[in-house]
Amino acid sequence: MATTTAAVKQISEAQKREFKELGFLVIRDGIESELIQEASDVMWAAMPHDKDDYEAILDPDTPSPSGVQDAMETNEPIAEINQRLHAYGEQLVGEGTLGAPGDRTHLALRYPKGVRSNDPRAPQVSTDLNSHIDGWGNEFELDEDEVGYNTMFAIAYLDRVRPQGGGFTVWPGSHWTAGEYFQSHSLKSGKGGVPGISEEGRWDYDMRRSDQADGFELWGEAGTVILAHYKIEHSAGINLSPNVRSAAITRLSREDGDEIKHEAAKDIWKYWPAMQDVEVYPGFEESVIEEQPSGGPTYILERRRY
Ligand SMILES: O=C(O)CCC(=O)C(=O)O
Repeated sequence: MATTTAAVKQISEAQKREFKELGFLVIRDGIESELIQEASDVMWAAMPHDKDDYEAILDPDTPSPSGVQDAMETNEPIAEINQRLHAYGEQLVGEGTLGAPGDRTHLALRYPKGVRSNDPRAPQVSTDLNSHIDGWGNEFELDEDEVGYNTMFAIAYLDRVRPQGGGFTVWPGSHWTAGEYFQSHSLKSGKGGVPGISEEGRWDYDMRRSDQADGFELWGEAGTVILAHYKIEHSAGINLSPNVRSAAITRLSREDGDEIKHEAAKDIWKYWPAMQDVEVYPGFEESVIEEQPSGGPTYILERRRY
């Protein structure tokens, strides 16, 4: 594993800026094809059906593949992939900040439902998705020790994910909104997710913020790497393809997560030393929260239009 740093690409200043603004970054060919192929082969050898057996993929009697990782002959390729993802993550968060990722991943397999994209019943819009922020009690209360923390998602596609193929789907910029929200709301109480923002620029608890904007599905070849801030609203995408969407979703984390999780939610870059000097375009970082004479916060939409 000594080759890891050399095996990853250098993330440019422009990419860092993009990541800060949007909350995610896609790196095409982020991991070399031999390693990805090896991981894919090991995974498919442990699956209950062949990769191109569409009948079996749709068969409700096909056993759930939840045990695939346990059934894999070796974790070595996943461990190698994790090292690459860790090296990418530390370019964004800071050298020496993230704990070692180990040799496991969240092997996220998203099955198609057998609906084609030309079928009028096919789900097409992001409101059909189950978007959320991880580690937080959407619509329910959490105890302190149940509040989760990770620093970022680092994802590798193990097979090609075509458009509408169930790709990791993000709400660009939603990490900023989450940060604003958590300045006055607890991580312990989800209250149905981050609410929408009304015309007047206030939280509107009758809507969800993710219903006010379209999710953005990230598709790509095997070996595509996606890095995303952990406070980004996200979901698995709509899979209208004939393939199982296979992704290794690794959560990278600072080791002091338990101590910093509340502060990290309010101030989304505070524990990202490598992001401190990354400049987003003028005005982007301006606070959108203004105190009302009544003492309540107002969220000024105008500043968000760009
Ligand atoms: O599989 C995906 O693309 C999304 C997974 C997800 O939402 C999660 O792990 O929290």
